Amino acid sequence: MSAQPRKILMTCALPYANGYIHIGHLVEYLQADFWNRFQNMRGHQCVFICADDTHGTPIMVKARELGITPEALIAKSFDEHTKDFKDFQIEFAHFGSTNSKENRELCEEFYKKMSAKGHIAKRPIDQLYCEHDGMFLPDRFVKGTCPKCGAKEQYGDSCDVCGATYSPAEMKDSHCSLCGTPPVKKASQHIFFKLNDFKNYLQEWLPAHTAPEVSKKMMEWFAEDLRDWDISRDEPYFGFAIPGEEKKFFYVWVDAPMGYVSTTKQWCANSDSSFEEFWKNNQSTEVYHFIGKDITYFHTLFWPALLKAADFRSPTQVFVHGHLMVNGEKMSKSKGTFIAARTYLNHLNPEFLRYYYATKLGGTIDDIDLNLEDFVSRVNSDLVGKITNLASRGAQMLKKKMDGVMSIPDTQGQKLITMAQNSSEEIAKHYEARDFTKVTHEIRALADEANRYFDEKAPWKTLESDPAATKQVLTTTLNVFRILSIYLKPVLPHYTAKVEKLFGEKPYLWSDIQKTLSNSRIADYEHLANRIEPDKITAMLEESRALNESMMKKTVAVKTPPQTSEKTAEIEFDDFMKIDLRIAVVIEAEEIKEADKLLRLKVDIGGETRQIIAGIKAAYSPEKLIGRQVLVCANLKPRKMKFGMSEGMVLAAGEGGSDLFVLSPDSGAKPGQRVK
Ligand code: NOT
Ligand code: ZN
Repeated sequence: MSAQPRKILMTCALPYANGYIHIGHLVEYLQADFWNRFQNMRGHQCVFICADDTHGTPIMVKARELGITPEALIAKSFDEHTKDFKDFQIEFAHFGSTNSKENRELCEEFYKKMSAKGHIAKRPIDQLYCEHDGMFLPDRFVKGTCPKCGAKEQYGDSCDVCGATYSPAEMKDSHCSLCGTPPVKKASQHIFFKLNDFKNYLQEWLPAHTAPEVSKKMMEWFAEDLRDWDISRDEPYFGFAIPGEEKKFFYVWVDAPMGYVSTTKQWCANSDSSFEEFWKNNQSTEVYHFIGKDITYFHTLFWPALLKAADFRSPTQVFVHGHLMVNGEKMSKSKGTFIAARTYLNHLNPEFLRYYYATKLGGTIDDIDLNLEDFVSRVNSDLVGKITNLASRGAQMLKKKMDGVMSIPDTQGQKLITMAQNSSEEIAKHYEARDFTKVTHEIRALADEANRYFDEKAPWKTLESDPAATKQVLTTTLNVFRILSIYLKPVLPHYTAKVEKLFGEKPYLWSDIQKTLSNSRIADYEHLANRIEPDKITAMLEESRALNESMMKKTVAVKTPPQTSEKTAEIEFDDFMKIDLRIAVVIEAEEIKEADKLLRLKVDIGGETRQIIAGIKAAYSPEKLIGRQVLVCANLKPRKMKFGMSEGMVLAAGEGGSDLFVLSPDSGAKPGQRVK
């Protein structure tokens, strides 16, 4: 261990405030948490910060859909995210938000520096604009037919079917994903960061600050000049206004990395530390970003260039990891493998996932696979069967069958203990390299040795005949177990806290590995980990599937306010007679794929056919309505809706969403009859 404690600042990618934390995110937060805890146990000052990423179009649109302000949406996500992290035992020094005063000030400061140094360019560009929604459409908000393979309803930037990438303008029948209107081209002035000014700097920076496999990939960009980066967005946009500009906002990817710096600033203010020491000076501190490979471009090109432009230090290293697969495939909402952190917690112990991810994470950019069968067997056979078994067998015998006081190890036992202690620098090296696969591998190998020793000595046989020798065996076994749980503490902090209690010791530091316990009294044995019952997995997947389904419907329900106890003003009889209610029969019904809640109906109101667009998709599948008689308001002024004309209104009761009941007449009524 180095003599001088290091000062380390580390970050994870900031989770978007428009969604929940899921097991894919956890691949990153958990490995970072292991690393942070390891560094602190080694006596270093490691500061782990993160924040919610709160700006941009998706957040604005989601809030609009829910009928709440973006501020209300991000407050809700903040509560949920911080609770999920806490329950997964992820411990940040500070968790902030990009929607903060500090972050706004930093964006302005960076922008002023960039402008003053001539790294900003301005020019008009054409973009797709939805006249119905009154906004420019980011690529992801345009849908249409893939220009390569012809698959329908693909996003504006890439095709899920054939994998082609393109610009939305190349797509056939492109339309706004929110309302279905074909977008128009509209020009507006944009502000660009001249990334190419930093080409030479970045070419040198990359290999020194990323793993070879990462910098090699990124170097491909340097074959040509680096393109200007568009850092502005037009209103309406939820974000920070660009100083000196009218109705222009910083693109979310400008203020997101800035969140690393502003959150550090908040932490420093709360803990009386020097912000300059972390972000200005790179002599005495280290800065690390943990990120997924999909956002490498932002973190290894734009970000170091922005920092350079604003005279800030750059990160020491950017640690890039792969994505999560479940059972060898991408996470899937319909298979239930797109699992929310909360759903997992409703069924399983968070430390099981922590342990399993540790066995899988090797510090490279390879994807990792959560194979659910393997997960159960790893936890049951390794964590419970191998490691925990040492404690449960050793401690229970010492406590229940003897006086609960350890003695000293026998010679063979002492060798085993020394061997376990001597692995400490090897294991520390693997932790440092984020090679948690090797960390857990070493720990399991030591547990195997200890189990072999225990079985060979068979203390249950000598309990009566040779209590002193028996005690020595138990003392050895417990000592090895204690060392293994110190090794595991960064991965299993709550588990190890129970071990500290068992041995009546203070919170373990890495240096505690070198101690051997003798003649000490142990506390009552508390269960450390139970086996996973496979039916827990089935139940979790089931809940996950149901959750994803209900979320699709919820968006619909929230939009319709409850109507039950509403009192309305009285009307005259003549007013009532103005409403032309008719019996109609549904002759065609189809869902509008692009809309969450709409069905397109054709109804016959007695010789005349009308198209009605009805918000009842969550409550009725189209085939349930075909042939059914319904009540229709027939003299409602036709309305041009996003998916065509709606020429009437089908009457229904209920709160909205799946809680909707279409009204029908008793049998005998005829289409076209007036309802009075
Ligand atoms: N919210 C983003 C994402 O991909 C990550 C932002 C990380 C912060 O989930 N920024 N930078 N650079
Ligand atoms: Zn639109």
